[in-house]
Amino acid sequence: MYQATAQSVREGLVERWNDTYAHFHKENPKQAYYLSMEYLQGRALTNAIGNMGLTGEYSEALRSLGYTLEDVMSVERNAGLGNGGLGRLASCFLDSIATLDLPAWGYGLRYKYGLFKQGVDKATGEQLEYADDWLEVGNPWEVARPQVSYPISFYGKVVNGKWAPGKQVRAVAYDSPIPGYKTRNCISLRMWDAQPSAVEFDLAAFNASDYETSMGPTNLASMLCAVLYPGDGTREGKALRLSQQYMLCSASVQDILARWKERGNSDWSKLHEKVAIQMNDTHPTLAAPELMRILMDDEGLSWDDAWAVTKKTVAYTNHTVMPEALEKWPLDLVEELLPRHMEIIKRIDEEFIASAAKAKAAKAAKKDDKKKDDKKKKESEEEKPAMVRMANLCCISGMAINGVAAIHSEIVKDFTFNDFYKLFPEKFQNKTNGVTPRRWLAFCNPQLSAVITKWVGNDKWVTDTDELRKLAEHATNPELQAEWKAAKLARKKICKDYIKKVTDIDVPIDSMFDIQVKRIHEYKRQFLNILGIIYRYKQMKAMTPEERAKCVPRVCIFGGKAYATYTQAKRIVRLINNVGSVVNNDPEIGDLLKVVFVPDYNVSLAETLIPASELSQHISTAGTEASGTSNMKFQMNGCLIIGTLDGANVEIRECVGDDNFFLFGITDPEVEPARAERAAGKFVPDARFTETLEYVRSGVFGDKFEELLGSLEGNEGFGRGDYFLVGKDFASYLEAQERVDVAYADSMGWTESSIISTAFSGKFNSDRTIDQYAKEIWGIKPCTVPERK
Ligand code: CRA
Repeated sequence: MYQATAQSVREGLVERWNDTYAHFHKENPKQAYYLSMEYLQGRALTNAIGNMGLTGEYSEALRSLGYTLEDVMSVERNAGLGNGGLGRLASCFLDSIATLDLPAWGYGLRYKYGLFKQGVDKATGEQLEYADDWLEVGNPWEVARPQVSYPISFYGKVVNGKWAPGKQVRAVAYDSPIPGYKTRNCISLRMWDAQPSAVEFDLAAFNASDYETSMGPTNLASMLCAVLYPGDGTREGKALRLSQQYMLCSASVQDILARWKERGNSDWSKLHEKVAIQMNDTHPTLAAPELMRILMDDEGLSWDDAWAVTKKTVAYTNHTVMPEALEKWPLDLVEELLPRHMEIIKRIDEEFIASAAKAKAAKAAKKDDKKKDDKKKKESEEEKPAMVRMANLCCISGMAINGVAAIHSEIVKDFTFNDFYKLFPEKFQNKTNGVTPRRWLAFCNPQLSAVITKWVGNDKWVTDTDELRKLAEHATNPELQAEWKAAKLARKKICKDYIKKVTDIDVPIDSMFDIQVKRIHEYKRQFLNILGIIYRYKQMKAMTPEERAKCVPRVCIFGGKAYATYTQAKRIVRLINNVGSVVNNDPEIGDLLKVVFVPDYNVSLAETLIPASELSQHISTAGTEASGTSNMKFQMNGCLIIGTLDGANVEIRECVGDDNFFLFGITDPEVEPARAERAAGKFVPDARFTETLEYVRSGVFGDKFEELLGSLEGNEGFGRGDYFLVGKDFASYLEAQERVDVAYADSMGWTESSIISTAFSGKFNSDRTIDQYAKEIWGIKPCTVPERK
């Protein structure tokens, strides 16, 4: 029934899709291309019928056949071709691009296996990983286009200024339709699959039974699209990752230029008037040198002409300031894999250095500055082996460089890329992230949406989220409050049933649902959350039954995957699970505290958890989380946030007001001094912190978690000096949690804050973000597909 439903929906989409392509072709507008190694599309069915405005019709039709839409849609596999926020952002952007009728497309890779499926070992609490064979039963949303295919070359050498490649595969297009909401526009997400190139297949070797030789190209092709982010600990792993990135860039650039020609364009100096390429983080950086190579080596442009137009065509979004995530590749590896590109990169580098030196001389630099710059230059020259730093290449080639939240964009200018900022301040921008209100409110939370539509007076808020503000006028109205609470309760019930089904834990529905879901990472500080829970548990244990009865009951829910080789993150998962086993089975505590780790966090699980949330935790060390996007989804769904002044939290708090945000922790400028204080041995932890660590060490939760606790201490043994400052923020975190408890006890006040949260979430609509990209970076305008006559 799922397959049949999906096929019928697809049929409806294909007409819009073809019309959109034909219309763009006819109008020949400037078009933007979003290049991303990750997309987290989640399920497509509900979204497609919702965007087409056919949810009622499909529910009805399925019911008449003896099915429910909920059951049918839940059969669909999640398309999980990404890690976390960056991948989901790309998917939200596609929804907004289509909804705003913008001429833009997405490009990605069609990985055979998505991000791993996560399980939890019942006995040890450890994370288990399984391959996610998401294509196992086929994907009704994609259309294979074997006629759209490009050669992708690797290795070999440069002969007379041109590349004579050593190996080749073919990139084949698989397209998925992305319908906009209440519009006929339907754009494409084109994902490349790697196929062996027939010319390379050694038939003679095969017939001589030398299968290893003959299957070489086939194996290379299947490796290229096997998984997202293969381990890159070895040189082979690095070569594979870089090859994947190159395949995305080369296939996409070839395709973009072919379309540009197909639409009758021919003046290369005006390419940027028709094409903008957005590089989603540094993974697609090679788009710039690939464009240069094609323009010069295939189209015959001079270096200067090719460079002039490339610089106006590509743009770069930075998503992280964590130094270990700023990609660099060994120069000799790039040289071996992509010899012609390495030549181009070297020349870009040389010309940049020369022009920067000139600019500096012209400024007759202030002496201090010069000293600092000289020192930096020395450091970079001394790096061995030599590296190609992708973000630097992006900053030099890009027409625009943007961060993803206001505070992050400032950090990018002041620290991460300060040298580049000084040279080209005009390139630097901010584009605060957003999320699509269709998937993340209208479709995932029909209960709350119905209440919103009633009180706002219409459903225009589904696109124009500023309309949500109208809710604020009624935030204290008992009638709205009652409906609001009923909607929340309905969602908590659905969530409770889901938790029971997957973990067998019974959670009480009248408790506060407190949720932290995101990748498990030390900087996101799930560790701080669980230590806070441990402290709470310890306190409760010490209370008399009368005192205990006054506690605000909580269900603390965690979800998220730890990267397979990230040991410390995996220990955090184990600690959470072990704490859960003890707390959830403690008869003294009963329903007052539950700790749940819901396995296999993905888009669909988020759609179940977020509508049920009352409190959510966004508690990264200040200055480390570029933006966060789940904070926006929680806010839209009337959830209050406990958080630090980090990423988009800062702007969310500005919107909802400090009364409706539980702020704690040190600020970004206080972080380095706090680290210095620790390093100098001057930090005195709060007694509650020390007690909590001792409590874990006493073995209450089975294992003593020495390696984990040690990371919060000195620099000896396991000690890493608490780099993310869990100890520093612990007291402030506990105090904020006390404020949460007090606030929750006042049910009317809490509901008012919840309504206010939704009411002022309008800014975090990805339509707003995309509108800014379109106007301020891409220079594209809506191109609306007319109704069929
Ligand atoms: N991990 C940031 O850390 C941000 C998203 C989307 C991240 C998040 O704070 O919300 O990007 N960065 O902008 C990233 O992937 C490579 O860097 C993320 O998802």
